[in-house]
Amino acid sequence: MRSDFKHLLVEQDGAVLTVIMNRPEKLNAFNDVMLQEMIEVTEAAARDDAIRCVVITGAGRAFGSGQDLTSFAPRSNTGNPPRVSEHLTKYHRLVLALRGMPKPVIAAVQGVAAGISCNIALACDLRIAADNARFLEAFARIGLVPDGGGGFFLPRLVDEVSGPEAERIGLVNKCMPLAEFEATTKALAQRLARGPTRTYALIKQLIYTSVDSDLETTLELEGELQDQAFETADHREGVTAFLEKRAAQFSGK
Ligand code: T3D
Repeated sequence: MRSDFKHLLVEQDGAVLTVIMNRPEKLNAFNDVMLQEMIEVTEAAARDDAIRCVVITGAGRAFGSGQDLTSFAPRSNTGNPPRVSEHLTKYHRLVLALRGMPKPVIAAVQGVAAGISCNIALACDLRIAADNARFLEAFARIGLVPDGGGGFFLPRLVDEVSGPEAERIGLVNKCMPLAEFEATTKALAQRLARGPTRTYALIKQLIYTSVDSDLETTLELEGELQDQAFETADHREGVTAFLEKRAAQFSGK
């Protein structure tokens, strides 16, 4: 995994990869370079067995402010602008890479997460928030529909939601005082990175498929995935550790 990105900071601590979107002067708005780098790092993390948990967060006072709006002005002023849906395919690739990542992905949100940045957070498996977090779909304010999966992940979010409110409605898994935010994120990521990673990937597949399946289809998939889970070293280790009355040491295999 390279680390010389222009707009990302990438830190690896054991099996945890933390990806920090790093354009703080623009509240980490996405330009083309940062979007391409996010796709690259996300797809590389998915392939890398040494990484067993990924944390996505933002530098400075925000998680992210969505698409960089300075790029919209020239786009709408040219005679024959490219269709925005072509540009969106890049965001879709990122969303699908996050969603399909065969290991847990945590969005650690402090400050604002607006527009596509909000929907990137929603595409992650878990969200933890500082009490200064703001989730803001922002699109309608500039006359756009929610993109990057916003219409899929959260059809009912039409207005701004604070960190504490997001916890109350189940939008984030945990909200905490800003002072505890970094340590709590690290502890959660390290705990997940020590878990049965292959089984986590199967659990993600089961849960995300069940959302638009019926019970019969989900039960059938459950059997297929459990067959695969039964074959993992981590399943054998989990049972052995239980019988030996010790803590399991999962390898992610
Ligand atoms: O394919 C496609 O391209 C379409 C995809 C679209 C996806 C989208 O994400 S659309 C939604 C785009 N995002 C927004 O509409 C949000 C715009 N930003 C805001 O509404 C506010 O900045 C916030 C509510 C996020 C935060 O407000 P506040 O008061 O805390 O900060 P600020 O002062 O507005 O921003 C600080 C700086 O960041 C400021 O720059 P300056 O004046 O200090 O030089 C501001 O211009 C800049 N900034 C914030 N958001 C963006 C941005 N610059 C470019 N693009 C931004 N999105």
